Amino acid sequence: MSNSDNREQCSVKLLPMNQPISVEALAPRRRHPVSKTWTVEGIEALFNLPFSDLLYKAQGVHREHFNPNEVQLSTLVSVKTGGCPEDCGYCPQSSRYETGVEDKPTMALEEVLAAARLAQSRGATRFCMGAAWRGPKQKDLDPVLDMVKGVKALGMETCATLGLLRAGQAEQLKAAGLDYYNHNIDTAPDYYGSIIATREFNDRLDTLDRVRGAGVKVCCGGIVGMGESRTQRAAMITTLANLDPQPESVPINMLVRVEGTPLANAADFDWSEFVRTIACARIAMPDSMVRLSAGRTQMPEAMQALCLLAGANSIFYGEKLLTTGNPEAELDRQFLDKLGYVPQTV
Ligand code: SAM
Ligand code: DTB
Ligand code: SF4
Repeated sequence: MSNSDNREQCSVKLLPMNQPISVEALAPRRRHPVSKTWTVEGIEALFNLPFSDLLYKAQGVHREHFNPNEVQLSTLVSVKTGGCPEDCGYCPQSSRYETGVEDKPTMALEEVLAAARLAQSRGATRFCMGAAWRGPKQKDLDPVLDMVKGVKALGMETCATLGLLRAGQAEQLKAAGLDYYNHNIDTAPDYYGSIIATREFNDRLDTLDRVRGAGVKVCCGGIVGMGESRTQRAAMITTLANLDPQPESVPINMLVRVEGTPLANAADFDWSEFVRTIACARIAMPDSMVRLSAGRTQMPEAMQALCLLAGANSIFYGEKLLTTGNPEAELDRQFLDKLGYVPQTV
């Protein structure tokens, strides 16, 4: 990672009760407009704010950087499902767990383009292609390059999530027209080993470096509700916010508990803590798209509305994520209409 040398450390002072909340008091001043260092303590202090103060602050930051009534609709398609050799404890696509997800071949180009055209006709402007690989071999990557070219030619924003990349692969994706590469840190550095044993946290950072180096925008976020502590959630947001430059796109997923995975019986996760996580991501990464990602089928509309109020400005749109469900597109349109949100058009 290319962390800049001139970053300041943040010493956090908790604010006295009943004083106006200033986020500058919780984070160091910026030396230049894009880069500042957050500390786990600084982000945790945000988490610890009264809910109302935190949301007010996050909404203020959101309004300074985005149209607060606009939401980007992103459709996700699993172009290669199942049979993954990795052991990510949350994932229904690992071949190590009995989840009922079959190992399927890579989708045909025409099928992917048909899905993209349908998504576009329904109002999606972003199309994300996911594959259940540890990372692509060249023979895996070749068909994906054609998919990226085809989707880009439709005029959609393109994103792919294919696992760890080797040298040169990000450049090929860039040349094909890839706008974003999604590669999540998933959780706090010190919790990563409890969730995934087949690769290391630093392997993820190496791929993110490759993506950046090739000039592809970084989509990097994580999952909450995997048994991590609040401090660990704060550490995950801190790690994301201290990527330099910050990721342009930050998906925040609520764990989807899938039967057969090691995390199938994870404890229920409190809705307000999820909303707080979104708010902290918005405050710490003011220019990034914050994506309310997996887990919406389990979220009441009012909770989703709070996530948007806290600064999320993108949702997955369409009945399926990769292997699990997502709200019906028509229901999402009604939900957004009701609240006066408009889909982002570019
Ligand atoms: N195989 C590639 C990889 O792991 O980077 C790409 C696909 S993988 C399914 C993309 C991301 O989906 C994971 O990093 C994780 O954050 C998210 N994800 C997978 N299963 C999930 C679940 N059950 N609940 C929430 N998010 C999940
Ligand atoms: C991300 O952070 N979430 C999406 C996308 N990036 C690829 C994936 C969610 C997957 C949820 C479980 C499933 O449907 O298999
Ligand atoms: Fe494989 Fe990705 Fe699932 Fe991990 S998250 S098991 S790497 S598909």
